[in-house]
Amino acid sequence: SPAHIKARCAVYPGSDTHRFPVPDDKVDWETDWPQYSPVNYTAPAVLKKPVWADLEIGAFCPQFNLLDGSVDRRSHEGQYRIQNGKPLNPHGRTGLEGRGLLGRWGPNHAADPIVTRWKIDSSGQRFLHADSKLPVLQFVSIKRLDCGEWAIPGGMVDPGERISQTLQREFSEEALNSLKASDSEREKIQKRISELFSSAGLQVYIGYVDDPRNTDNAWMETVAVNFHDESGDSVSELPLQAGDDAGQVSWTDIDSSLALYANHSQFLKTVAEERKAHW
Ligand code: RP5
Ligand code: MG
Ligand code: MG
Repeated sequence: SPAHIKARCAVYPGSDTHRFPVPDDKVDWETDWPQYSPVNYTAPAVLKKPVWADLEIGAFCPQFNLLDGSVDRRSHEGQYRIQNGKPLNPHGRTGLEGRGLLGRWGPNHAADPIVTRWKIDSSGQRFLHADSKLPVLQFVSIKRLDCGEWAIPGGMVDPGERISQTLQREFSEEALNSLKASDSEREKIQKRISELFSSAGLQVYIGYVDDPRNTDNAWMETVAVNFHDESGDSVSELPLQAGDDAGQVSWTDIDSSLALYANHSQFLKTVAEERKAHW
């Protein structure tokens, strides 16, 4: 896989902390680099010991590469190395050690629901792209509140939670604002949504995410699954409403020119290819 890029962004998100610059040819841990001197940074919110975060390494010894109680510390990418008691990013150096904004040492597991429908023209037919002559897919995208970038409405897997549950819950929270809905409204949303999400989704990605929050010792991993509303009468009819860590939500045409958070556009490329849609 190509060397991570966003995981080497100059300024660490939500801080004034500058990463130690890591050139492409020094990303690999196997490349000897005695001058490497990453800055140490763990966000104050993480050090405050919230329920979703680990403690500092020392007295606290997580079971790396294992299912540690209800926290899954296994990587989708195989065994990761431990150095001085700390896990090493499987994609190499990032210029920053510690956990940054991430709660877990090692893999921080997320799930990304990619909800799609066909773009329809004014006569109700599938819209064909002028260049590719292929039908255009649209997906539900959200504008992240933390950085303002458009993204898939994904989120963290709670301890012990099934991925299928995370996919549905995060979509409901971020794109349908279920957290702010009344009990009866929430029930209605869940009914509609669980039908689509219980259909066989198409898994388009599993593994490391090139996320700007990644560090040498903590990184994002995800399972991205496509749920497709083929006839356009399922989720397509639900009113979208941004919620939780989403500021805006919209149906967005899938196209190679999309600039999205992390490596999300890579996941969409696979969706387009698998569904024989325009890219
Ligand atoms: C990305 O961060 C994942 O692909 C997922 O979309 C997201 C999960 O983090 P939060 O949205 O909870 O911040 O790496
Ligand atoms: Mg969320
Ligand atoms: Mg999210």
